[in-house]
Order: sequence, then C-alpha cells, then structure tokens
Amino acid sequence: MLSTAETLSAETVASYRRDGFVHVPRVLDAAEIDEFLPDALDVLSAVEKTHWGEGDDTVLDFVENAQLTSEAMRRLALHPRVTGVAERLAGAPLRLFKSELLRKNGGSLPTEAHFDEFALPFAGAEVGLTAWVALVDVPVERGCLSFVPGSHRLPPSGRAADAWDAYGREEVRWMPRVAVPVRAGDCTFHHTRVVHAAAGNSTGRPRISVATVYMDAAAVFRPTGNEHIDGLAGGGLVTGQPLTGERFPLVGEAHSP
Ligand SMILES: O=C(O)CCC(=O)C(=O)O
Repeated sequence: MLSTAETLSAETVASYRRDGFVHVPRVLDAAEIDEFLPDALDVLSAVEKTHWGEGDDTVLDFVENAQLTSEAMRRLALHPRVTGVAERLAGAPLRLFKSELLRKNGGSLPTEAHFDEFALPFAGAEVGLTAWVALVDVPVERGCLSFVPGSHRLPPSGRAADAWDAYGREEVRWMPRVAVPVRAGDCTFHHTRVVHAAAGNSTGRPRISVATVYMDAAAVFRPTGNEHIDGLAGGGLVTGQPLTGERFPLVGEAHSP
C-alpha cells in the first residue's frame, strides 16, 4: 500500500513532532520511480551543478531549484502524496520553497551534520520541513541520512557556527543519532531545525535523491545572505513580505480534491 496523508497514523505524526524527522515508506510507486529517475539523470547531465567539495573531498553535487528545470521535477516537488504527507506532518498549509536534485557518487564523503534553518531565507521555520525522496535504494553504505531525534526542540544556541558544527555543540554531541536506510520511493521528512547528516557513499552506484523544502504558507522573506544560492538575489524581495505567487505555490492545490 502506498503512503498518503490519509494512511499516515497518528503515531507517525506524533513521532515526527517529537523527533523532528520520520521515515515514510512507499510514497512513490515503481512506475513513478521509472518516470522520475531517468528525468533526474537527464537534468543532472544537462544542467549546471553546484559542487559540495571537489575531487577527493566531494560530498555531493546538486542542481539548485530542480523544480524549475523540468516538468517532471516540478511535478515531483508538488507531488500530491509527498505534499499531502508534508502538510499532515507540519499541521499547517505549506508552500513550495525549493527543490534540490542531489547526486552523491560512489566514493563521496559523508555530509556534515547541520540543520537547515540558518540557510533558508524565510521566517516561519516552526513548520518548515524537507521531503527527501529516494529515487534509488539508499542503504547506509550508499549514504543514507541520519538524524538527531529531538534536536529541533533544543533552544537556539545563538551561535550561527553551530549550524555547521552541529555535533560540536555540547548538548547535541551526546544525543543518539539514528541512520535511516530507505528504498527507492521512500521519503524521509525532516524539520528545518533538526540536526542531520549523511554517511559517505562507499558503493559503486550513485545515490540519487530529491530534497524539497516546504515552508509555512504565510512565511515571509528574511534575508540570510545566501539568497544567491536560491536564485533570489536581486529578485525584488522585501524583508517581511510574504513569499507567494508562481515561484512559491501553495502545495494544497496540488493534493486537494
Ligand atoms: O542528502 C544529503 O546528504 C544532505 C541533504 C540535506 O542536508 C537536506 O536535504 O537538508
């Protein structure tokens, strides 16, 4: 059975709110993977990628704003099952902020522990979350994500550096870390404040996934200095103004009857 907003149990929603992440199996079926994976590979070969680390230090390569690169990538970012589950977990109406198409080739290094809020140029992070959709099987050895349950509820340390030295923060260092291997078509959902990381890819096959960030439907622009990454620099956005329109669609329209 496929997972949808309707099949999600109250326990699953409660575990997301408690832990700041959840694994939802079988959000996409095999036919959808057969459609989205080839499109993702086409986009990865055709579009300029951002490199996180180079050569022996490669962590991953990604296509920013993948939702703007192909019709299939936009459909995946607004997929009714993915967005339906995201709204149920968030407990609030959401908008699409952006989607990143990620490739972690064999031999790539682990993704450092961090949380996302500091890099996201919107206020309203309380309900913001990322759907990380696996387009191939991702066992631990291929670089699955791991999470620090409950870390999204820690009081902010006030040190921006903690976002990228998340295991360096004393309270986080001694908390358990949970690795979540996923099958193609599974999703993990994680809160914008939860600490997460990924293992290196020690297999011979690339890890291909799409991470889509959703924000509160009422989120407003809050500059972070990273706007160029999201293609928003110089876009006339005004601090405190709602992020709306075609670029930031309400996702409910994608899954409402
Ligand atoms: O896929 C990865 O290795 C990292 C992804 C990530 O940090 C995210 O989606 O927020």
